[in-house]
Amino acid sequence: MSGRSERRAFLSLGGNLGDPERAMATALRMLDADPQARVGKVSSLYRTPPWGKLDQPDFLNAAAEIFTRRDPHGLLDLCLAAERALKRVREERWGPRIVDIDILTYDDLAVHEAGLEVPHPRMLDRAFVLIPLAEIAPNLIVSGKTVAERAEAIDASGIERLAGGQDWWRR
Ligand code: A4P
Ligand code: MG
Repeated sequence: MSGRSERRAFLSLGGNLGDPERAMATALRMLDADPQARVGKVSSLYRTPPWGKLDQPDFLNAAAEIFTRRDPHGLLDLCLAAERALKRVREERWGPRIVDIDILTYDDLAVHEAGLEVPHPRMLDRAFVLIPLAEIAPNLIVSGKTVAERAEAIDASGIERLAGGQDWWRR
């Protein structure tokens, strides 16, 4: 393994087809099993109304902290491999999916490329991202404000935190 130091990233996970809780749990365990990544804090599960395209089932969403020696592209490859392994079918944009994993932040790095944008360009508009993220990283600063401030200011109507705590993905 190279001597790269460990960096901290945050991910958003979501899904609304099949058994999204199981798919997200499997994805997190796959990331944790990678020799260059480990899962830190994981938020509770949230049931969230669909955003973007409204005529689809509610989603389950969660946020996770990842410590990794992979660079941002390497982390994206790992996330995409997990999605592929879970047989996500890519069809319509913002449409239903078994599991979707987005990189929200990677340390305080900014990446603007065709295949990778960090911080995730739409994260600040999305309550289904900010509410779970605020549970595990309220003091994280994104574009000059804390996640807690962002989460407080966003319309979170319809979002429900599920009982079951933060260990749901280990079960
Ligand atoms: N890509 C670029 N930057 C990133 C990044 N920071 N993290 C590229 C991950 N991927 C990134 O991803 C397409 C490609 O984007 C990836 O292969 C990677 O190369 P995608 O997830 O298929 O993109 P998308 O779905 O078209 O767009 P976007 O904005 O990622 O949408 P989301 O967030 O995936 O939206 N409502 C609720 N309540 N909860 C949800 O989870 N999700 C969606 C899907 C819509 N509505 C939702 C939810
Ligand atoms: Mg996405």
